[in-house]
Amino acid sequence: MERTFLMLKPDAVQRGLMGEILGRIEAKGYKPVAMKFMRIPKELAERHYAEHKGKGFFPGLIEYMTSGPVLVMVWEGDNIIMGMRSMMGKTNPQDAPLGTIRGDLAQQTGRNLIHGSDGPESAKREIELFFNDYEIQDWKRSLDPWFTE
Ligand code: IDP
Ligand code: MG
Repeated sequence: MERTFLMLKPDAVQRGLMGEILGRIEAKGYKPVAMKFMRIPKELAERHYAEHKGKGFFPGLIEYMTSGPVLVMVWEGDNIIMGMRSMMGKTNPQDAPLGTIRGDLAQQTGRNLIHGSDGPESAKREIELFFNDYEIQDWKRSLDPWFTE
């Protein structure tokens, strides 16, 4: 099973959308293996988004991501990295179709509610950046065979 790193950004927390978004991910059948409610230090936000350093939106992005608590998570599922990118919708919510998290619930790129890893390497890097091994649970769920054969 593949794992991905997800984050409900400060706007999702402030708008009371954690339950709505987690409900969609749970209903899909993906399995949570780690969760932490935290305020991201500036240095960690900069490392997480290192690929965007130097771009015009970078300072605003770091300010946004450190402006309040976030929910950082690791979830597991069959082809979950691409699956979650589809469920999230495009980076700009105005390009994200209805039915996606960003398409249904957000208006602007700078307030797009959720982060999800974009590939296996970034998932590994991001999981290691935010979690220790003992914070990640390997657990069996009795419903697993009803989601994946
Ligand atoms: P992603 O989150 O869909 O992977 P990226 O291009 O990796 O999109 O950008 C990371 C995050 O940076 C976006 O989710 C968004 O919060 C922010 N961002 C990207 N481009 C812009 C922009 O043009 N204006 C404001 N924020 C931006
Ligand atoms: Mg990205």
